[in-house]
Amino acid sequence: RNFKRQMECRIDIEGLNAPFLAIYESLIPAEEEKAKQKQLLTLLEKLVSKEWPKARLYLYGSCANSFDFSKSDIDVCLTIEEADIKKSEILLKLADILQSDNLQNVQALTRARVPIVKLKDPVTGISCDICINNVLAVVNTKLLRDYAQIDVRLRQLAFIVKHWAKSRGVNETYQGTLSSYAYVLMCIHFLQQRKPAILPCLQGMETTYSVTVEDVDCAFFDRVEKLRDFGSHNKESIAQLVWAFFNYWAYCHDYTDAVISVRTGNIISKRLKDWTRRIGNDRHLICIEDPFETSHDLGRVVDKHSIKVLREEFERAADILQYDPNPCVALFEPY
Ligand code: 3AT
Ligand code: MG
Repeated sequence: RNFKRQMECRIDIEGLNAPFLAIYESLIPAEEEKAKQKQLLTLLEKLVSKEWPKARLYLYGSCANSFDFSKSDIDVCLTIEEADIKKSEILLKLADILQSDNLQNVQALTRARVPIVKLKDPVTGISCDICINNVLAVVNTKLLRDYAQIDVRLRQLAFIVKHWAKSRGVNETYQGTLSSYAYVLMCIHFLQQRKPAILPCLQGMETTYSVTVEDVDCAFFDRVEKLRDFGSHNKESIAQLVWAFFNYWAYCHDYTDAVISVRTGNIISKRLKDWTRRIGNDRHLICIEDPFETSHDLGRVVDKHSIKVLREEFERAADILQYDPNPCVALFEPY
């Protein structure tokens, strides 16, 4: 496969900067949407604290990591220390409370992989999922948000990649393709690997933020305002980066032995992680290490059919960016 690897991109690649930036700008949520999300969170906090005064609510996922598109749902995590009550009982109680406050479509999904309560707020029109004590997700949300503040090209690249993945139907974990969280980690890792690097490795630097969650030590450098110039030696444009990203996943990534690791800022070997064979349902056909739960491969949802779909989509994107006369149309063509 590598023989198709493109060493140099099309000469008119810079012509794609304006359309890519226009797509990025059009997907950013408006200030008033963010204000409505806050408004809903405040309402939820009020309702929850009546029942559980010590409980707290945190936004997590894309609504809090700065990779959200306009009109996204919000993800909320309720932290609560009632050790003697089962999660499912808390969820049922929570659903009760929310129902009686006129929130719509309230549903407790107690048997889901991540048990949640779903609801829709008729005032703001926002839908919301609330999970319980999923603190690692709150911490990985902060890590992604902190990376996004270092160099704007991360947010731009991740928006284009997420938009491509959603358009092409490869952002569906239940169908064996990758989560948005996995795509953002792929973008961070890719920018850590550019020469010169566009992003540092925050977990490899002095610790300025540290929490222990479920026996996992989460420590990293979070004074990102000090890193605003980090990527300034690298002058690559967004068009060049999008091209190189797809070219990497289409023709350069070593699917047999490589694991991408944002935690180390490097590629590590599958052998080192004992991810060389299928164990249970984990096949490790594309390996993306979770930055904190390092035994988690975010590619574990990918199976022998969907790896083909994914790789063909990476190749399609790379080829369009190399040869198509109108790449912005073809790249995001609904599948
Ligand atoms: P969308 O904008 O909704 O597509 P998102 O950033 O909200 O993207 P997801 O819906 O994939 O991303 O996930 C919501 C958050 O849940 C993101 C991350 O903080 C956490 N998360 C998702 N998948 C995992 C995982 N496998 N391991 C740990 N945390 C995860
Ligand atoms: Mg989400």
